[in-house]
Amino acid sequence: MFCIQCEQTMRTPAGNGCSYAQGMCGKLAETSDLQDLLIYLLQGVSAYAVKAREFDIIDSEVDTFVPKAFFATLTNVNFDDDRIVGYVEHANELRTRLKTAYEAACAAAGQTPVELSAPAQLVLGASKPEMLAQAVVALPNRGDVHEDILGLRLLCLYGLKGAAAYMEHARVLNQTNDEVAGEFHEIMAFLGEDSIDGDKLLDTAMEIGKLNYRIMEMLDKGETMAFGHPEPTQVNTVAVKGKAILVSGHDMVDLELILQQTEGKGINVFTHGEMLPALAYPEFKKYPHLVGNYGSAWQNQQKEFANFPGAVVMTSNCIIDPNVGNYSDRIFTRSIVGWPGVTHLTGDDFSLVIEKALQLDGFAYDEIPHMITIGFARNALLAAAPAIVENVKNGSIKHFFLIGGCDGDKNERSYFTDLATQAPDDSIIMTLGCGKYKFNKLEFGEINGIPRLLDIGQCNDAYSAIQLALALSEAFECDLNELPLSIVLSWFEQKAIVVLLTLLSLGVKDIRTGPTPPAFLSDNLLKILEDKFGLRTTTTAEEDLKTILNAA
Ligand code: FSO
Ligand code: SF4
Repeated sequence: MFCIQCEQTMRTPAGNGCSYAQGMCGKLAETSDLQDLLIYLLQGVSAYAVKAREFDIIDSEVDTFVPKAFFATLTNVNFDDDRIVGYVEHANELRTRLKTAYEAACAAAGQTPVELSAPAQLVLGASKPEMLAQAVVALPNRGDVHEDILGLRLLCLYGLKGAAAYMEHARVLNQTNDEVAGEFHEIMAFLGEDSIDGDKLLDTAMEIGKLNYRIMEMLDKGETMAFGHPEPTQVNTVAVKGKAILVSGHDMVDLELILQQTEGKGINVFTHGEMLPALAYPEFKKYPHLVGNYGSAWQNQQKEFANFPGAVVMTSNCIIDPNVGNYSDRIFTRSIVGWPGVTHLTGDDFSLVIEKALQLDGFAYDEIPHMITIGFARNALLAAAPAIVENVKNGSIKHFFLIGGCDGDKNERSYFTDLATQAPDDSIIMTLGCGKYKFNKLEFGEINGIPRLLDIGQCNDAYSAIQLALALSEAFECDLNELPLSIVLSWFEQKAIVVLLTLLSLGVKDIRTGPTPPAFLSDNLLKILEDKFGLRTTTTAEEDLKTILNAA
């Protein structure tokens, strides 16, 4: 096993990365190896997809499956070996199908098929033990390679993984694009070639960032077409009396199905974690039994789900061991999510969840409401832009902070709470992703009617933040980097990596990331990223605020 993709990876004097029997997230070595083998095969599928496209052969099942299965290997998504083996076998079938189509097209055109990279040629073992035995060729740190090259390969691999996740989120909202899928396959295939060209790898990282900008745009379109534009909304964040279902993860299509199927059944539905922004979409306001948000970010789920007296649905990342809080019999997984022994739901029928919620006690009483305001996505932000510009011009707003990304359980993450609470009163704080839970229930007040804390949405809604920044740079006729805007990204997993790559590829400079730099980036690479993009690691809130505001 070798995995170094998330912030909680093992860091030891002997070397970084989870490489023993189990990762810090609970992922077992066998699961990790099977996931690596899956990625390797997917790179082989993509290699054939690229060649097949030269003959205008586009296999839409391949275009759907590759990013979706890749998503299953993100941190805290799928811990179920049997499901991963199923993905491996399906990848193998699709690779054969594309190979056959490609070779037939070559034969018809009188051409000799090109010999492709090792992932396109691997002969897959027939059983799980055989697959595990061959997984060593697929480890992400395979080969004897300089740490800077390995770091760049992993930056690309993990960035593309984040982009794959957003592609799948967009696809469930019917947003697909042949060109985007083609570029995705090209990068996936390239990463299977184990390049040692540092410049090419760094360029590829930027390409991934640009590709992800388009994917986030597709996702924004899919969400707003399906559910309308989020609008500023007051949301209750405590228990409401009655039977209950809690919906976590990012997939709002699942939330809609659950709301439709629970109508009139006396069940209250709550959002959790990254599902909170759903409460601001007009389409979801039609459901009075969608009563609010319960709990906070993913790392607190073992306590929060244990205390939740109803059924829980995990529509996407991040899942952690449900046996710890003893709720594995009342949590359900969807799509790419998996935990061994937990009921996995396919199709559109949520009756098992509803039955479970009806069997359980539900909340015995209403707690005193605690309201927070959410819903400042693209439209609401752009509608507020003229007032914001006016307040910048008259000196009432002096600085903008974008503090967002993932949450996590390390103590150092109090940095983000400190930064938000210590930001001066004449500054606006925009936030997104589950990192917002470090401060989103606190009171920040207003500046001439504009709330100081603007919750933009899920991590992919970084797209909305970029739109506001573009609108402001147009209004002030300046470059993005000349705006009084400081971006502080809390990273934990691969979606945050690709959001970072997107911002870098747009030319955004001086981003801070924390609480610690990714362990897969060598000191040299961190230096290169600092020199090229001004990227730096967070220090203390006091120190960073001083530096930021003095430079302003
Ligand atoms: Fe959080 Fe998990 Fe959105 Fe991530 S729930 S950590 S960046 O997967 O996806 O913010
Ligand atoms: Fe380790 Fe993170 Fe990989 Fe889990 S996902 S094995 S914690 S690096």
